[in-house]
Amino acid sequence: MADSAENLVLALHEVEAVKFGNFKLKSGISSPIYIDLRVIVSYPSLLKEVAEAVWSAVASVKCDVICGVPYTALPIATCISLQHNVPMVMRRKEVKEYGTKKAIEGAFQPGQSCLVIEDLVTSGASVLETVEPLNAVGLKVTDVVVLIDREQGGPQTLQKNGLKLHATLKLTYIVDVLVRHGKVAKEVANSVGQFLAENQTSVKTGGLSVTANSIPKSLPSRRIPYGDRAALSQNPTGKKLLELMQRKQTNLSVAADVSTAQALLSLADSVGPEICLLKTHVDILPDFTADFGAKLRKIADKHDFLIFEDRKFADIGNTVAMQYEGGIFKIVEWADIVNAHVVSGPGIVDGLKLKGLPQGRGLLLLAEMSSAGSLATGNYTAAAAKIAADHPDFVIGFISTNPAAWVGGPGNPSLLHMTPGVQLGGGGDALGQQYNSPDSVIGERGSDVIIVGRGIIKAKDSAAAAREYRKAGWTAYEQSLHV
Ligand code: S5P
Repeated sequence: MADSAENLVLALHEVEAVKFGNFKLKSGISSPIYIDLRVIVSYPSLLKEVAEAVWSAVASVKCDVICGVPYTALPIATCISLQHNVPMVMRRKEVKEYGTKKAIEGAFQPGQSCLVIEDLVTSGASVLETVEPLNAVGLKVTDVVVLIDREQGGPQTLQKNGLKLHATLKLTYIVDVLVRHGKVAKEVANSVGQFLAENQTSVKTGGLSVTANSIPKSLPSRRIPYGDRAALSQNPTGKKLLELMQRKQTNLSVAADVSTAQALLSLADSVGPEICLLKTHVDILPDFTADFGAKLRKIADKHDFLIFEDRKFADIGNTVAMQYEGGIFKIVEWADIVNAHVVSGPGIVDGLKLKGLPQGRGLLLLAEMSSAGSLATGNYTAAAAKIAADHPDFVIGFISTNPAAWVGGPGNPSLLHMTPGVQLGGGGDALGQQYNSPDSVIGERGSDVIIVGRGIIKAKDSAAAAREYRKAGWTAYEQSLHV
């Protein structure tokens, strides 16, 4: 077995599935090692060898069906299925028609056990993303097998979520073998060791994790604690917000749609202790001055919340880059988060990213809207989800109204869902706004943040109203952890 593991490592190195050098990862971090297992489909005998090694790593695990995490692990799972006559299910990654297409394809019975197969685990985020829709259709997942564990915190994050990770090969073992066989210099091995030590994704939060199988089917999906999700985020602002929500125990954002900058600053100071995020529309403020951003940031620092300018960019990439940075508002200088429609296509994200990412800012995409007759549905919503998935370094989540109804549910746990149109009494306004309660938004619709405007700012005592909404939002969140 040891020999065959060594041979496998050498074969993976030979086809350059494992490479050494200086590689810039998607997250912007430089890594001395790069692993890309997609190439193994070009070497049938190696693919078979990989599949056999992966299957042996879970010899003691019983399962009814197997599911490969798309895409790279799909051929590995197929190979195992053929060799060992074990049925497979497939997770649909592109969700073309929301609400109609199935997230999990294949024949299975709710209650059956499913082994998840992955090629490479770093943080565990893609595994969790696949486990969620499997659970949602009633399949039980307790075990995950991976070809290579990068040893950067994945097993710990999965364990917190009730999943046992079985690793066929660990990264440090791979490096050891290659050093022993003279394929890699000792210094390179040392730099890989140092990289691993400095790039752990797992955090201790003390948050509650629930096991994958404990959610009744009528509920949106298993909820992972905000604090655990912080470790999965690839964007500094996304990470910061999730950590802040966990630490401060609030998922409330106030929409500060008041009529002057003066009133906004005073509202920020009074609701500040209750919120994770203050949402602004600076273009409605007649008394906006150049020092507004600095003043608001000071209040945000004092009360520990982030700032979200609800600019709803919608133009081509080149124009939005100028709108984000320039004009009288200079939004990029003071807003942690902005949002954008995706009507103009993915170039809008590239344009905003150009200005925002160097400052560590984050972007939300408008995937759904709260107003009656909104056109942001179906394929449009799916396109927003796809664009977000393509930009994990900058897009931190969505404005959405019912992520639980998306195929596969709210999706990647590193992305946040924020929902406007929230009032305790429900109802709507005369101009098409539709309200849901905090309980429904967090508990049933699977969102993460409630955005409340008039429910708080029009209340006699805004600070007291904010406390009430905060409590309602957090209680709904806590309940959804326990179901
Ligand atoms: O779909 C949306 C998206 C947004 S960002 N529907 C919304 O209402 N919003 C914003 O949320 C809107 O611009 C406003 O600032 C806030 C809702 O305010 P409320 O007073 O109706 O709670």
